[in-house]
Amino acid sequence: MPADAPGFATRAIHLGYDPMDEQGALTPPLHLTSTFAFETAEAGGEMFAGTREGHIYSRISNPTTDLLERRIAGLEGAQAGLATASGMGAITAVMWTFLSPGDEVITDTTLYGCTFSFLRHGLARFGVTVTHVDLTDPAALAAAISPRTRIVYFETPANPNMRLVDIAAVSAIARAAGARTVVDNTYATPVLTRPVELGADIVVHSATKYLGGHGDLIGGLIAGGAEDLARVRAEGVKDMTGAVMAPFNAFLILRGLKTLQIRIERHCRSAMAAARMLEAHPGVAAVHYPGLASFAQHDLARRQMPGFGGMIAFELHGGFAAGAAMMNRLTLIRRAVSLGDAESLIQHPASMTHSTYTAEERHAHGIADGLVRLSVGLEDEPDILADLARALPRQREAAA
Ligand code: 4LM
Repeated sequence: MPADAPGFATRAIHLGYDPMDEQGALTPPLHLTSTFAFETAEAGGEMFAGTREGHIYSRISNPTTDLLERRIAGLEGAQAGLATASGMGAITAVMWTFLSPGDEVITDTTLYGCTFSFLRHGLARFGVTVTHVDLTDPAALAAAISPRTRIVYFETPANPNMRLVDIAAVSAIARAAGARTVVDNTYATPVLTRPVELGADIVVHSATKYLGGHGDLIGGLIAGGAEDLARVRAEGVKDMTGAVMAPFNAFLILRGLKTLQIRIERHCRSAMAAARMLEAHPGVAAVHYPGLASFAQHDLARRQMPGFGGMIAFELHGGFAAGAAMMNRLTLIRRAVSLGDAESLIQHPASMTHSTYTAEERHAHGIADGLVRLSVGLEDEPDILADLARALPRQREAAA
């Protein structure tokens, strides 16, 4: 790899691996082993004591996973990386590591359904206060934050309604108050946003999505400072959750990362075209896509994201009944949760990914009942647009 500042795609393909270290194998080997032999009893003891480098047991580290961890750190502009069994494994491991009873987490109003559920129904049972603040307004955070606030947590864009948070502004307020900023970067990926470079402390990912990119695995990744991540590895992952990534999944995500940038470029291009088409359609009541001039935070999107991503949320006139009828008419776009795959996917947050919120909570947290979420895939753009056009109602449908 060239020594002087290789670009993003070059790092995604080469960072941390020299085939000559592995008998010329172009593809990094898959180390399917649970444990590692020690040269001597003393060497093993020294590894446990942390005075000697080396792998001990794959719940702590594994060479295949280690390469993925170095790669995500390099792509996020962070000192260190850590792989977990799932996105939820990444989020829970970070929270368990840094929180104690009496602490507070401040989070945005909109979150992925299981994250919301974990914070509201899980963490709250252990004496941690979870406060929802409109983080699209940094002044609201400045007013709400207190010495008890240990973590400020958000997604940008948020799942499912695409709200954006100004990472630099929010991180500066959190840092001044002594809190860590943790950003779920699943939607944007490091191709479009690198929160650590903007001042955040920790990034979490559902690697199940764009990073893996092929809908064939569940995985999570964390990136951040070396000291913080050493703690998350030893406490949150090794001892508290055990939510470690299987080496085979690390192997597949390394393969996915090689094409991440080129895939994201294609997702962005096709999503922009789909968003424009939806916005112009008489049957569509609202489109939420950061690339549209009509998007409430379009200026922030242009400042913070070099591209606007592959996710679109929209609402039809006629609410969810019209949305469901439209979803059922699609023949190419699959009715499925998850996102970031080669296949275009469509789902209904209120009854699916965000059904962990009560109806009242969804209303209070800005998740409309009629909202439909589209993950624009890598199929030919005209085919995606044609499938949508065929399925959309021919004219404005009356509200049910
Ligand atoms: C979905 N999402 O939305 P694992 N963070 C974000 C997510 O969207 C997800 C996770 C974390 C969906 C799954 C069914 C922003 C998941 C959790 O599923 O644990 O890898 O990630 O469709």
